[in-house]
Amino acid sequence: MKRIIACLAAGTAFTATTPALVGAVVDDTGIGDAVVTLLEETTPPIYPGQDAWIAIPWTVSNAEAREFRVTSVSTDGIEVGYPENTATYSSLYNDDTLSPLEIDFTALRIRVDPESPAPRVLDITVSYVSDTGDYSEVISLPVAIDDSEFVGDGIAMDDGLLGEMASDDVAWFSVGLLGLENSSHVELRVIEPGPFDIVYPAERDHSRPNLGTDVRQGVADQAAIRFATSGVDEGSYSVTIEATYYVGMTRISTMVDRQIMVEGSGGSGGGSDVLYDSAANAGAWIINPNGDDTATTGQWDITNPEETSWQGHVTQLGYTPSGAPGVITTGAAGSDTGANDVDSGRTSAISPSISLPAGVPVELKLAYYFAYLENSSTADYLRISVVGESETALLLERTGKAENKDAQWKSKTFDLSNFAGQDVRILVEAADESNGSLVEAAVADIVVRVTGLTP
Ligand SMILES: [Ca+2]
Ligand SMILES: [Ca+2]
Ligand SMILES: [Ca+2]
Repeated sequence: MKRIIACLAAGTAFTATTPALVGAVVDDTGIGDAVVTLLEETTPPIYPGQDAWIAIPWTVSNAEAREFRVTSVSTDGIEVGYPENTATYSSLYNDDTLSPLEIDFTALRIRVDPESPAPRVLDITVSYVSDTGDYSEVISLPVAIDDSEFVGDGIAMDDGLLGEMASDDVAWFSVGLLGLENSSHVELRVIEPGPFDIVYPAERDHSRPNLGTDVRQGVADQAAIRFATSGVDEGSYSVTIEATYYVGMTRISTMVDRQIMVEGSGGSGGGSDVLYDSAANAGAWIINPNGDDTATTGQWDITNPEETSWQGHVTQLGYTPSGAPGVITTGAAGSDTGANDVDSGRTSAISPSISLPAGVPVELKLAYYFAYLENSSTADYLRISVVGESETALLLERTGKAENKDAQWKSKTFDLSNFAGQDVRILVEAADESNGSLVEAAVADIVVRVTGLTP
């Protein structure tokens, strides 16, 4: 019911001053009987084709009108709905009795067919019980049509340069928003895309703000949109972005022109659906990033590994699934099986920083194994975590056991959407703790990419 009050505040001419009793007098027969009066001559302004809740104000004189109900008479070109709690009629806002001097409201959801001929008139039936009997009457309420352009300033959008990309490229750009009023159902679309192909997150036909579809007053947010180029000439291009939303019951559209710089094919490289691929970019990992590792051998190594085994058990595989360098607990085989396995504690390594665009689903896919011999225990482990700006999430943990576990590549995919909009790193840790054990671990073919896109 809050929404109906908001509707009145936003829309109608109804004021808190003593109202003149205008409109239809429903029933004025009988001395001492209830005289019900509709306090508006028309509906609030309605945008054709859109659902709108309208509040209809009523008053009564002389006597109470009890069991007060409003239903609509079937009207061409106007669809009518009722509040969920009553479903087939509209009751008063306060309770179901209208008392003398009280002003109360009934709510209807109406939708006007844009093709229907003017004037549109909503025929409603009001019924109530008074001291002298049951009353029912049809009242005609003209529907006021708002055919003005949707303009407003509930949301401000950043302007200027949106980003840079190459002639054949894919880039995610974030459009900054600021709530000037409490706005709901916020949707962004590129309505003048220029030479760019546009895709929105999660296969929707629009982009939503990162924090949700409501943008509160004073809150800054952003919405991600994917731009793709294919043989686009160098230069500066303008795109028009429209935000549509509601302030109260009023639908508003705000538009802004943003610029995108397209550079040559050797340009910035921009963004991509693939945000990180260890096969293409194996470097820039940092071993022992916090300087507190305790392992004395088997430290992580970015390399193509050599195979090791013990009595037929493969403890380190001599390849990665893609053939690109992996993150290996020392890739060189060494003089014997136990020469370059993890010993005496923990070894850690962390990936380069990966920027995840805001408001889009992101996944991490990788291959890994954790191998050990029967001198292992649950104290030994492999852990893979994602380190965000404010929290670290453990994605995978494998612990040892008193048995022989051969190295065998396995593939895993993780959802990183909770870290959208952040710069993250992938942390890998392996340890031979407690008694000395033969422990080897590997992580390879690490790909972070945006998912859920229309091709
Ligand atoms: Ca090793
Ligand atoms: Ca060991
Ligand atoms: Ca151990």
